[in-house]
Amino acid sequence: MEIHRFEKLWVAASLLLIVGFVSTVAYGAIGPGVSMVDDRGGQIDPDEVDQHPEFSDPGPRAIENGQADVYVVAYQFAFEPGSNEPIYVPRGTEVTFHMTSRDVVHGFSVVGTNMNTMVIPGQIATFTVEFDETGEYAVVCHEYCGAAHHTMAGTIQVVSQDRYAEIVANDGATTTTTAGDNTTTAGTTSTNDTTTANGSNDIAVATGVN
Ligand SMILES: [Cu+2]
Repeated sequence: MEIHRFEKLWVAASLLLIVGFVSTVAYGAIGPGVSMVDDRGGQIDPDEVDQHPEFSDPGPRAIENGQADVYVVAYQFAFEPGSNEPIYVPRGTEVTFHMTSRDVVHGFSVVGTNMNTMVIPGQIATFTVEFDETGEYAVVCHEYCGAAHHTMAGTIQVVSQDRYAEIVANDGATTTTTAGDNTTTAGTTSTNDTTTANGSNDIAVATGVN
C-alpha cells in the first residue's frame, strides 16, 4: 500500500503536536509544580465550615517554627478575610494558605505572581509561599462563580513579622479558637490535644482521616 507523501506529513505533524501537548503538561507538573487540589489539605463539610475549628474563625495564625498559617473562606462573592479586610501575611516567613469554599467552586489568583488555586467546596486547598518584601497584592477569583463573579476580589498585605504578631494578637483577643491551634502543621489537620478542648473535635478527627 502506498501512502501519499502529504498523508505521512500530516500524521507526523499530528504526532508531534500530541508529544508537544504531553510535554507541556509534564513540564507544568514537574517544573513549576502545578498540581490538582488533592486531599493533602483535608476535607470539610461545606455546610459546616462555620463549625470547623479553624475556618469558623478564618484569618492569620501566629508564626511558629518560622512558619505561619492563614485560613481563608471563599463564598459568593468574597474572600474572608481578603475582601472586607486584607489577608495579612508576614514577610520572610513560609506562609501556608488553607482555603475552602462555602458554596460553589471559586478561584484564588494572586495577580502578577504564579500563586493560584481552585477553591472547591468540601476540599481544603493548601499552598505554601514566602513573601520577600512588604507590600500589597491584588487577589481575584478566577473561576466563574455566579452573577457577581467579576466583583469577587481582595488584597494580601505583606507586613513585617512584628506587625504581623500584633495583628494576630489583636485578632486572637476576640476569639477563643486561635490559641493552641497553631501547632497544626501545614497541610495536615489538628490532632493536638487543644482541639479536643474546644469541642470541635469531631470535625478535626473527620478531616484528620484524610
Ligand atoms: Cu468566585
